[in-house]
Amino acid sequence: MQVYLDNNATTMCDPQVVEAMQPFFSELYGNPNSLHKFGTASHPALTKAIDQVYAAINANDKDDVVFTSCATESNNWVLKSIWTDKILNGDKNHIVTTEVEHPSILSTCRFLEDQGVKVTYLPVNDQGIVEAHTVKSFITEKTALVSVMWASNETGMINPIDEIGEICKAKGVLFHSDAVQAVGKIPVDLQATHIDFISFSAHKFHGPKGIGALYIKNSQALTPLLHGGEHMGGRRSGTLNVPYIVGMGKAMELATTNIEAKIASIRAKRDRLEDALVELSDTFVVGDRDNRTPNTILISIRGVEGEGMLWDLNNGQIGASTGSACASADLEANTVMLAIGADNELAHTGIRLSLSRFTTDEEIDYTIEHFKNAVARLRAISSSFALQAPTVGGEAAACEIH
Ligand code: C6P
Repeated sequence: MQVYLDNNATTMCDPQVVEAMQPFFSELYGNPNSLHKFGTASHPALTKAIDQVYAAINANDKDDVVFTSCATESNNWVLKSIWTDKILNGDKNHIVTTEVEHPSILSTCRFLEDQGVKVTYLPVNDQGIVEAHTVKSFITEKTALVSVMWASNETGMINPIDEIGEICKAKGVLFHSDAVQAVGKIPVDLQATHIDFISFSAHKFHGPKGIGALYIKNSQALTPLLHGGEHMGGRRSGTLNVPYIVGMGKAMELATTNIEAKIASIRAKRDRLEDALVELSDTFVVGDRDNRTPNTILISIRGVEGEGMLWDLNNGQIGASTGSACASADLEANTVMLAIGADNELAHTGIRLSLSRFTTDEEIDYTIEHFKNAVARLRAISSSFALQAPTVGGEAAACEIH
């Protein structure tokens, strides 16, 4: 058996999505900006895909979503454009974000700091979430933008986006959320939340890699990241990637149709896995699972190095991660775990398990068995674990990482 439990890194492209994309590679391949019939032939499919995307996030204005190549591009675009539009060409100089954002936000913020922008990196609480009152207390009259991720890629913890949106609205500050781990996993209703921009990416919800989007409320002006032709109204130049836009629309529709039933099914499997794993002594799961995306577990196993555990899981044909895929090449401690107060040793033991709607009960059974055996094997050869007697049977309580 093979078990893929790294769905926060990327997901399998749903075969129905691949089928929807297929005609737009070699049959209906015209440039949609061309006026001849080869170009216009894809227009109905593009219109349908755009409708599917808008419906999935309840965006109302037909010009509010701009397709990009990925969420990294969307995040770069919004931050760099706020810099040019509100800081270089305005009277603001400050961006508020959090310590636990994805590198596409953190590295861009560091770049902007090098250009003289003041950036505040907010701490998170022991649940791994940023509290709304913390956001409020750091906004000043110089703040141009607040950027807080909707849900964490590492812990799955969901931030109080509605409350933060209300604070930003009251203070007259623009609000962006990296919603990569929320769209397609939990309901995202842009009419119910005050938010100016969200970034998302199709490959996180069984769409293709290489296509993302930036939602821009009321199509407000934002200097383009890519200048060029008049594609997407001149807001993001480059020939439209028709097959991928079609695939993104289909994937969004599939992910969000009956989303509550999908959530219940994934959550039941995730909870069963989690309940079985925390029976092991000295294990800790980050964050209250009722406030987590339904597919995610970040579990620490004292005495078991994350990389060793991954190796053993991989030998058992189970794909997991120690955290964000883009940080997996380094052997550093998990920065999100450090941010929530884990000690250095524990922060080296985090394993992220992320399910999808394709995860089966048989895969969960197999994972439980292999995982428990792996922990026993690795603890038997762990010198640090041997030096300390196991203490408590791990409970998935609020971040008991001390
Ligand atoms: N996180 C993970 O293993 P792209 O690759 O540009 O489509 O998405 C980037 C991105 C942005 N924000 C969040 C919250 C994300 O989780 C990701 C992708 C993967 O956690 C790969 S590093």
